[in-house]
Amino acid sequence: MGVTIAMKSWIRNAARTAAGFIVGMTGLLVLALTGTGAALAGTGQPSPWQINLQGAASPVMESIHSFHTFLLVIIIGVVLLVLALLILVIVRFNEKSNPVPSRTTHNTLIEVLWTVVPVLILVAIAIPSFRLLFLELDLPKADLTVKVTGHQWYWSYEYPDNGAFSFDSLMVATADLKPDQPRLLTVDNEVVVPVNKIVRIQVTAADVIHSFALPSFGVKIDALPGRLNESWFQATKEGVYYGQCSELCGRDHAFMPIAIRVVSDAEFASWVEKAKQEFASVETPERLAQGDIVPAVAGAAAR
Ligand SMILES: [Cu+2]
Repeated sequence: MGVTIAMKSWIRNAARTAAGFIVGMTGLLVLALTGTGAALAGTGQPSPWQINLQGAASPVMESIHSFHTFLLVIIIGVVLLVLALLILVIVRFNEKSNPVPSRTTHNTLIEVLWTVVPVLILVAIAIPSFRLLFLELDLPKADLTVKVTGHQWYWSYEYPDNGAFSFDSLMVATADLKPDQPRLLTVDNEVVVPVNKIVRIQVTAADVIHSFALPSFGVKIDALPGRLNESWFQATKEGVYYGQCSELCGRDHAFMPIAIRVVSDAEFASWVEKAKQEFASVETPERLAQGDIVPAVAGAAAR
């Protein structure tokens, strides 16, 4: 008697858990499908419990978002069809309800269908996929160029058509962060670019392979020693956007973040003027530290 009651309550609990699971999964699916899932994802940086891609702040990332949603719809359709077929087989063709199985071996119509339909699905995926690849790889006419060099373990940036200054960008240690600065993403010198301008990035590395990745701009490109890779982005909203090195490059791979500040044209112009002075003045001690060039004055002072 007691056992029956315990079993009944166990079954009731199991049913409740299963129902909760189904409701939860359906909720997640609806969120992902309707795009409200993007609200749970930060733009420019990841957010706690993020379940979707980071928010888009460039035309390329917007296209990546719509391609992702399109694929999700197709995948859900395929999964539901396979699930329905499995349930049909389990219910209609088990030994009890179908004791004498048919000996059918071929059905031309079904065979043509299960060949042609997947081909059509793949073609339907290939067309927007190639369109997206061309958007990413076919560089439009650039308004400015930023050269990015990966080092173990920091990034350095150069503005060849804005005074050719360059600077290193190193992660800020957790203890030195200001209250609103994200941990492991904040850097001492941010890359600054103007809003709505097409920025060409030329990416290379000084030592090992790194990868320059900025999710909200839809950029991820390998930084290879001895090779110059190109990509582009057009930031559509002002703000700070973070990325990380995405190629295992050694001990401090996780500690070489990328921070790009998108500002108005006027703010960019005044930043360039400031940066030209600031980063020009650090060049001499930097080269001295490396010991490759010792200016005559410094040499005399040392003697
Ligand atoms: Cu790296």
